[in-house]
Amino acid sequence: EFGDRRAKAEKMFGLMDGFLKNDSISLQKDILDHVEFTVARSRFNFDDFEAYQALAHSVRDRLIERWHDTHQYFKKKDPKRIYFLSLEFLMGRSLTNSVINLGIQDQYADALTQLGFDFEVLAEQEGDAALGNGGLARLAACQMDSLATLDYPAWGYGLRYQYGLFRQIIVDGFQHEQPDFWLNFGNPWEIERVHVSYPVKFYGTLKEEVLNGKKCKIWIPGESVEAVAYDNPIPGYGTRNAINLRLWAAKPSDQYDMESYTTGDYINAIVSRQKAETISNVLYPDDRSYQGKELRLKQQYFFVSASLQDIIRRFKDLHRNFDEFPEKVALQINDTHPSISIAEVMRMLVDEEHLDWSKAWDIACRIFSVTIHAVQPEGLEKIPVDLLGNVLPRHLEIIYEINHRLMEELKKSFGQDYDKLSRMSIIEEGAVKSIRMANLSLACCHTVNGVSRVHLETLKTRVFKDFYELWPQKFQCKTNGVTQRRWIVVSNPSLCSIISKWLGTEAWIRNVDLIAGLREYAKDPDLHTEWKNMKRVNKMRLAEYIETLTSVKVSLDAMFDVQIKRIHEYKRQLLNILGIIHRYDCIKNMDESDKRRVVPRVCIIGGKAAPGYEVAKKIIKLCHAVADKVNNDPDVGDLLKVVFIPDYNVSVAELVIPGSDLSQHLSTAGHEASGTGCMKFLMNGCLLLATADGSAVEIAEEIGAENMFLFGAKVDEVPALREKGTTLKGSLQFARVVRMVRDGYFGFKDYFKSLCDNVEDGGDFYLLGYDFASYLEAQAAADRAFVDQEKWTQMSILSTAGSGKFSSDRTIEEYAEQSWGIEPCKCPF
Ligand code: 73E
Repeated sequence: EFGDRRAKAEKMFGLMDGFLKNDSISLQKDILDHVEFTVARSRFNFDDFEAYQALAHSVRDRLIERWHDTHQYFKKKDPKRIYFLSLEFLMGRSLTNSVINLGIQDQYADALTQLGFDFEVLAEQEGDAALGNGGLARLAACQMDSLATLDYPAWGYGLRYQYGLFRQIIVDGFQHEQPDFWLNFGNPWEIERVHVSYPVKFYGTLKEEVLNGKKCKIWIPGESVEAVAYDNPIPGYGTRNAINLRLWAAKPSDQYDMESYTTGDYINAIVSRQKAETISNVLYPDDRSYQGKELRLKQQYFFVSASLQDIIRRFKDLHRNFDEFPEKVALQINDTHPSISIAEVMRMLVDEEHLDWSKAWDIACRIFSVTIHAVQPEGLEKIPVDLLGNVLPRHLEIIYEINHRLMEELKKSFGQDYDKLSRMSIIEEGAVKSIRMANLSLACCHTVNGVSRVHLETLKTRVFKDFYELWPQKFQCKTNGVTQRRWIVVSNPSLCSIISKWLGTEAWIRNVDLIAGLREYAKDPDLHTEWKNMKRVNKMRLAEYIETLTSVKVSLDAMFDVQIKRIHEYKRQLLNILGIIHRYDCIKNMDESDKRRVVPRVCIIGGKAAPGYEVAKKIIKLCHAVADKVNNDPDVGDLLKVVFIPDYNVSVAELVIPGSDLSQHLSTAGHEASGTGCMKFLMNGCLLLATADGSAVEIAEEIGAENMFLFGAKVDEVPALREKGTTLKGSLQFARVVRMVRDGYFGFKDYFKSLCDNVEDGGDFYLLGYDFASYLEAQAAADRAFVDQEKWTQMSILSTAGSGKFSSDRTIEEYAEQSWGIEPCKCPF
């Protein structure tokens, strides 16, 4: 009856009742069906969490529907695809973002009200997917949203860690870490693909053989682990397209240690099989420090190998000739973490597809592009040669061959300049002979991207100076951006309505340039009233959250001043705390009439310290010690409150950012490659107090430096200031606040001693002393501006209006055109 596949599909489609319906009644029915058949609870008795699960599954059905259609369409059109490889993705929650992007938020809200539930309450039930450390990982998540929204034929590939970034709990002001077993209660947003799996091989030996008269190396691996796909649909906004984020989990392979089974060691065979799973167990919680760990290398290779097998299989479904590969495939490597993929592509093309080396290399050079996020040469990843040779012997050999050819080429340009050759070599000689993963990427990639203009400049003139001189055309600037869908539409619905109302359109949600239209109304009193109300409601929500978590009551009239990001010396949370101590000290020394002129502040700090990073942990403790003193001092009252928000993550950011007045970005100039938190604050109309570092420089260009509070040494002044070293003491004010900490004014004198030493006798590498006076001036300017609420509101509106450039939509369009050579492929409705 169904000789024709299409007829069969159409009959089935008819039986399914066509597409899923999105009216309120159909949604209610679907939710209840999921309560009964997915969650297996009675429809007469289920709690908020079960309601969330059912709701999430009904949303997931709608995502899957679009995702199928999108992939069918991509398959039919066979456009060039971009494959985005990243070891980290910080997705946060999915529910609200999904229903907004699907365009059925109102219908769902209505359906839930009818069932006696509240959408927002259920959304709070969802835990964060925290498969990343910070900016780099959240950037990857924002870029996936833009890729889907702009209809690009894209795939994301990464690792499905069992444990995401640790949870931070604070005990007596000290950070403790707890594992984040985020899959405990199930994950409705992923689809397990038991049939999509690939073996990934490790260890073993190399053997020489003659194949078709040619000598070649055969890798005989010693271990095989299975990579199983988990697919996460990513819906675009205002389009039917939904793309895929495919994350790999490690499972024991059937071939894993077969020997033990046959020798009868049944129990040990099973125990050793389980070891395979450790590869995707846990996310490394360290950003920017590399320890050359075997597990980390195995994670990198594991996800890269599985992804490349998947990509090549998809290519081979439709093509026979690898000459076409660069026309169909672009591979983006997110920092150097996935750069072992370069050696893996060479291995697959040469050893498995039997291409000539030079042909294979030509293909590799045409498909790869890389984005570097590090600023310092020390931040670049290196893998000890012994380690790589043991885990991936064939890859080490391939890297040596790549390096040999690179050196031959360099000699043609630089002759016998051995210093230069050794700096550019992929192999670093030294106490521990290592592979420089960045140099491997630079040798191969056709494009090397920096994440802000200042950052690209640093790459060109310092970090990769030699490479820039040789291949200037490879270096490109792709200033980071964030998605306005999550950072305005999802997290600040009142601001979203205000923008749409004043612009007379919702089109800015897809075309954020339109947001500049707000400039025209920056002085309009009606807009000011709406804007201030919006801010106050968001502050109220944040104040409630603060009180629940920390029992500190804060005044809504105070300026909410926020610094939330990973704790790092270079990000200078310590400068912020010392500034708070200065403010406290001033208030303590005021008489009542002076106090009336003080602008009340709530200083909010949040962020995680890497578990082994002692200095960062001390900074967290100092923050709590200062908070204890200040918040309990009756002389101070509402004039100053200090709050540390524990367990900072994406969903906390969604709550905190809309409720802030001022945000701080204090990195020592030249240390923050870009910074993306500042862009989220900017979109939400929070004023920025920042150093001229990373993207802040470009923000100042967009909104006007007069609409933010810039301070501190400039990027090109920093090296000379450091040269001056210890002869450069901070101001008297600086000495005074450091002395207060040293003298035990906040307790824990011995514990904080090293923090004080670092910024005084220790050379003050991050220039806190030098920048302190200028920091206090910027803070005073912020106070003055806040007193004039009309002026402040105008600056706030101009911040949002000037945030258009910092949308990840712009960044992704630049990548598509300048690096990847891909075109949109829009699935018809
Ligand atoms: O300046 C940020 C930048 O905004 C930079 O520090 C960060 O990437 C952001 C997005 O471009 C970053 N993360 C890492 N390196 N740079 C990193 C390194 C190792 C592991 C995890 C993250």
